[in-house]
Amino acid sequence: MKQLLESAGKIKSMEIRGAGKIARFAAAALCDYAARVEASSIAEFDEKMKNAAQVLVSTRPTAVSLPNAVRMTMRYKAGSVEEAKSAIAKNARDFISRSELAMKKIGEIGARRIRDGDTVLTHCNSAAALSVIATAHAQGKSIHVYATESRPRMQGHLTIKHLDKLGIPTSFIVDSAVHHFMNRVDSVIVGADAITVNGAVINKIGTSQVALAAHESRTNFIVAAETYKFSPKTMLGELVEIEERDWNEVLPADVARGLSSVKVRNPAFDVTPREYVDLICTEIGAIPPEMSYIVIRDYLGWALEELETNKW
Ligand code: RUB
Repeated sequence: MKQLLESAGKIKSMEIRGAGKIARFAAAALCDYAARVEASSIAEFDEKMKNAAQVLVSTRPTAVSLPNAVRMTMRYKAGSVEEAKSAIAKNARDFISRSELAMKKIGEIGARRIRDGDTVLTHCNSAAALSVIATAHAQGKSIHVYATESRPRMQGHLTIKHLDKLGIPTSFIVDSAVHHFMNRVDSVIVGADAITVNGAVINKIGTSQVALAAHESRTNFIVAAETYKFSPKTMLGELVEIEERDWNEVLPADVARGLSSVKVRNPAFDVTPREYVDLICTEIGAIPPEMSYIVIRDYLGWALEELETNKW
């Protein structure tokens, strides 16, 4: 359990972050745990695995890729502990390679929406969104990127380092400069932590303001997201929980000291309604947000009973 708790800690502290990376890391952590766990019966093994899954899922509540990855890895029926261990190892391997392939496919699909000479704006640090930008660049298209700082955790720093390595001309801007620059932008491309059954996109705090600005200036707003970012539980009527993180990510301690009537609010994500989303680029194609229900029902194909019985 020690190693699994360490892995859970890395997700919670955001050492491992970004919805896709979190999902792959959790699948690998479960697989590792399964290989090590000692159990004298399959019932005991099942119980230990369920506890481990719960520990991982409870680290960050918004990225639905996490419970989806756990559910896919945990989908086994086995008569013995050995059988269960190899089923889990195969599930985890399959999930990770499917996820890596999805990233490539999304890049190819999304890049078709970027023209030579386009200016693109991205918010936060999304591997899927960057795959689109990098693919367009690799195709020889000349593009310019506006990358936001993404307060309070400054994921924009990761984005500009990545873009700089690829040699893509980039302007780094503070989040509040988005509207100022929006009329120079041809497309906004962001990732997603969750997509609900009604096509709303949950992503890094500030995304909905970016979408609003894009909508106002008739700029394309494109979401790059693997199908395991769609939330099956929203089909049961549940809402996606928005993680609220510690105040000290926002306010320096010396400023906070002595303030008695101020409460810092620090939601890590927000909801962009589907009306502001032009297209979602997934590995199974570019879809309008209105098709989210079909992706969840037909492609992810999870029986509602399975969702109701499992905590995650
Ligand atoms: C990261 C974030 C990213 C999505 C998609 O938030 O909001 O846009 O997770 O990323 P945090 P990816 O830094 O709080 O995890 O496309 O890499 O899955």
